[in-house]
Amino acid sequence: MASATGGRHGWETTNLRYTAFDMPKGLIRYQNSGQFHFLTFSCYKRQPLLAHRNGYSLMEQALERVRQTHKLVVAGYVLMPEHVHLLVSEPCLGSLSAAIQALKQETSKKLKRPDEPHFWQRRYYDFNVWSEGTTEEKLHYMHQNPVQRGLVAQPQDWRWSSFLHHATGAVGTVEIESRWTAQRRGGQLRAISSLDSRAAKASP
Ligand code: NI
Repeated sequence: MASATGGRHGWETTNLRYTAFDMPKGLIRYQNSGQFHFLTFSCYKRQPLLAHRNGYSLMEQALERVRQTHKLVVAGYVLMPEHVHLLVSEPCLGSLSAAIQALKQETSKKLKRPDEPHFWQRRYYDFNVWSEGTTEEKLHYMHQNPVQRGLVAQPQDWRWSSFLHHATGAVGTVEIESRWTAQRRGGQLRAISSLDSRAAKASP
C-alpha cells in the first residue's frame, strides 16, 4: 500500500487518503504479546451528551490521565456523540473496571447536567481481543464509526479518534501505543505482559 513506508507522508499532503487498511502491516504487531479489551460505553439513555459542553475534549483529557495513573496502554479509541469505544490493555495498577470507573466518574463530575440523574449508562461492554487481526478490525471499526454514522466523510475528518495518530504519527491528547510512539521512545514498545506489571509494582 502507498503508506507502507509510513514516515511523514501524512503531513506533506493536504488531501489525506489513508484508511485503517492502509496502515502498515506490523504497525501493531507487538499487540500479539498481550490481550486487549474492546470497550463500549454509552451516555445516559444514549443521549448525545458528549457533543455538548466541551465533552469530547474533557473525555480525551480524562482518558489520558487514567492511562497514566492506572498505567494502561491505549491502542485506539473513538468518541461518538452518545458512546465511546476504547481498545485498551489491562492496567498495570488495579483492575480495568476500576480504571473505567475512574474515567466515567471524572467525566461525569465535569459534564453531568444538574437536571440529569446520570451522565453514563451504568454498564459497559467488554470484548476480549486476542489476535492481531481482531485488533486491526476493531481499530478499523472505531475509526470508521463517525463515517458510518454520517458525521464526516472520511475518518481523518473526525477529530475525536485515534485515526490520525495511527495514520500519520500525529501526537494528540491521548498517548496511543503504536510504531510512531515507539520510535519517539527510541524503539521501545510498551510491553503489556504480566512481566511488565510486576516491574511496575516493583518500581511505582
Ligand atoms: Ni459505535
